[in-house]
Amino acid sequence: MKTILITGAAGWLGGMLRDQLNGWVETLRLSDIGDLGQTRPGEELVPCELGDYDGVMRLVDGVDGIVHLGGQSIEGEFETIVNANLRGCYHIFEAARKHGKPRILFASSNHAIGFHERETRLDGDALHRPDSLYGVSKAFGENLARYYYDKFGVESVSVRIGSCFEKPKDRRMLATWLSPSDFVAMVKAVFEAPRTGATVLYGASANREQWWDNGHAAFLGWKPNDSSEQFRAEVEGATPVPDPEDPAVRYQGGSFAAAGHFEDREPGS
Ligand code: NAI
Ligand code: 15L
Repeated sequence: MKTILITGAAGWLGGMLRDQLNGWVETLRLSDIGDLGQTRPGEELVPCELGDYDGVMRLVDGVDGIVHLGGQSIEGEFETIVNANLRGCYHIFEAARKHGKPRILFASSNHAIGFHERETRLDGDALHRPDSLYGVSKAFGENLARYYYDKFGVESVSVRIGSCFEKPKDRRMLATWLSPSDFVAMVKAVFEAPRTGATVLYGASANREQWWDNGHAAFLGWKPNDSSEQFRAEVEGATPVPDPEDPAVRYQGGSFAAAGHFEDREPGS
């Protein structure tokens, strides 16, 4: 592959992939509405608002693969989510269909299934149970991925990312943590696989607590190497023992499941 497009390249995961994937393909085409900084060797910078149909069509023209990270990455106002995550995701899949059908890694989220309880082990057939408007938008993106493969043959992997940060920030993330290095290996596996169809993949490292089963996606050959266990003492030492009846503990989506409906918030909050 010559050119991979990364949307959301000014964000946390996009910036990390920008550093880690440089040299893996000939060109990284990097896009965002945020500041992308200076162009480095092996890069093209193409600022683009995901809600702009024509802009996204131009953005995708000529790429061999897409890592679609761009969008609202936490709960937020419905209109913001509609523009960035619903319209934006539709534009990406539609542009792929019109420009040679590059494979897409779609950054979905555990919040598409966040209202499943922690005791439930989920596989690729788990029902969507979004815990937020944000989670609903990720379920929409996964369904777009399914539709564009079934109808047009656009291949994709929708990754239900757990919590991909340098290290787990709380007790829940001891289960949901995905190390940056495991995520980089996953991205490479997704684009190196001979076929992907439209696959849902859970994004968690080899942590002690396992909520998700990737058996259905074993053909991708991705296996996590890291574990949150190295951070357990530090995390548990810094946070109180949680109440097991707290919805943030009961449900996989944690605080997203426990929070009120975003559109009911007090003005200004
Ligand atoms: P982030 O918020 O740091 O990055 C998102 C980027 O998207 C930002 O740079 C933002 O400017 C850009 N963006 C937002 N609206 C846009 C629009 N309308 N047009 C163009 N660009 C727009 O988020 P992060 O953590 O890097 O996550 C990347 C993706 O992975 C997101 O889609 C997020 O939902 C998903 N994800 C991340 C997880 C994590 O643990 N970091 C967990 C689950 C999912
Ligand atoms: C997500 O979907 C968010 O993008 C990220 O910021 C974290 O909140 C993560 O889920 C999580 O559940 O820890």
